[in-house]
Amino acid sequence: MTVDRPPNGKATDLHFRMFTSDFGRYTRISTIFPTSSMGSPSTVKAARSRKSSRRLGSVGGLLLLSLIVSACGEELPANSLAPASERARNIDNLFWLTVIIAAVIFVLVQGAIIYTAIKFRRKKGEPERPVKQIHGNTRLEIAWTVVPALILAGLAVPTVQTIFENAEEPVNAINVTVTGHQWWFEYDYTDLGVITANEMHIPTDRDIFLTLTADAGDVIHSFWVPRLSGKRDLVPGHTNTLTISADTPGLYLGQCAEFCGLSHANMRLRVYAHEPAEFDAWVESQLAPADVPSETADEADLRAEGWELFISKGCSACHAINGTEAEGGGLNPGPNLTHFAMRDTFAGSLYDNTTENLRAWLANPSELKAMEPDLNRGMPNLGLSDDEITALVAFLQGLE
Ligand code: HEC
Ligand SMILES: [Cu+2]
Repeated sequence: MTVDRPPNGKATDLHFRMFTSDFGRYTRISTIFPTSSMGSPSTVKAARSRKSSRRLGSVGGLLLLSLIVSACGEELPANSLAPASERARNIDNLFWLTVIIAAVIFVLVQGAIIYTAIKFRRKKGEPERPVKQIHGNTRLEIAWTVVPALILAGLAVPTVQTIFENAEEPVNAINVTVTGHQWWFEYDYTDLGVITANEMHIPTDRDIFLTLTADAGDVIHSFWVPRLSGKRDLVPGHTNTLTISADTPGLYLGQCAEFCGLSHANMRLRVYAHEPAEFDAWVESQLAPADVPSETADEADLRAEGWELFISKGCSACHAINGTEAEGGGLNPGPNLTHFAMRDTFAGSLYDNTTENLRAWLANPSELKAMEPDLNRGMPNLGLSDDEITALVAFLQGLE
């Protein structure tokens, strides 16, 4: 199935195309296993397949167990079982409450099954006798309808409570508007006047009130930093809100949690939590004017050459540098680069901000990160020479 691209050439249809092709794959897979394997259970073939599926089942169980155990172990930077904020803890508590209830039910049901299987099994030499049928037993049926309903109704109480508690608008919060782009996150600290990308800085013990959105013509993304809160979608032309915070300083990893096309897996993010004084210093450094070479700079200065290239090669059409003629925000806007050199990573937090990586990025961005610049998604290859790259890298690394 092919879908016509809308005249604006933007991304919404990509999602659909990927989805349908995936769907095609699933339907094909299902035709590989025709229902005939369920046909004659007495054949050797079926017995063998049952045995191997049992073996597969136990391997799967072991894998799952090792996954669970390894997930509980450490305070990994994106471990939702190691909450680092009040709201993340609310969610975690709810999770464990559910797990405990489910575990108790599991033990009771499995225990009853094992007990009856052993107690009522046919002993050796005992004659085969018809089993007493109990289906249609009204009392039993009412019991196993009402009990689960009560359990779910009971669980709904703390669930709804937590949803409302976590959604409460915080007082004295820092406001940040988060915009999802294919394939990076933009942060606009609306009260502080700071704009940055992928790496969010926050003070500890303070609520950060996020307004989440995406540009019209983009696709749905989802903001998720597991240790700091739940996930929330960034929907084109619509705003959602989410409050995050961090108890302790540190680096918290996150990533886009809604399939958003080609580089969805490369759309990562980082939250750096600082002591409040350190955060204030970060804000101050972000508000400082961009370190752009002056017009009177020495012609031989590499950085001045880089700045000139930044304008002449059209970088400034997509990338803003605050307080300069580079205004960005074009057809296919890229991250604000005002203090780019202060970022640890770039390109959706995929790469360390090193000379080598930057050179490779400028030489051919799509080689480092799958993008579709021809369809206005991602950064185009600008066909730069080695010398031009050297000058541009010097310029970018001067943006402290
Ligand atoms: C057509 C628009 C466009 C042009 C022109 C463009 N870029 Fe980009 N650039 C982007 C987009 C979009 C991204 C984000 C890619 C991603 O991470 O998915 C980006 C990312 C970057 C980044 C990484 C920023 C970060 O924090 O992740 C750097 C550095 C960069 N571009 C430098 C340049 C330079 C230097 C030029 C000129 C030679 C240039 N760009 C020209 C659109 C553009
Ligand atoms: Cu995304």
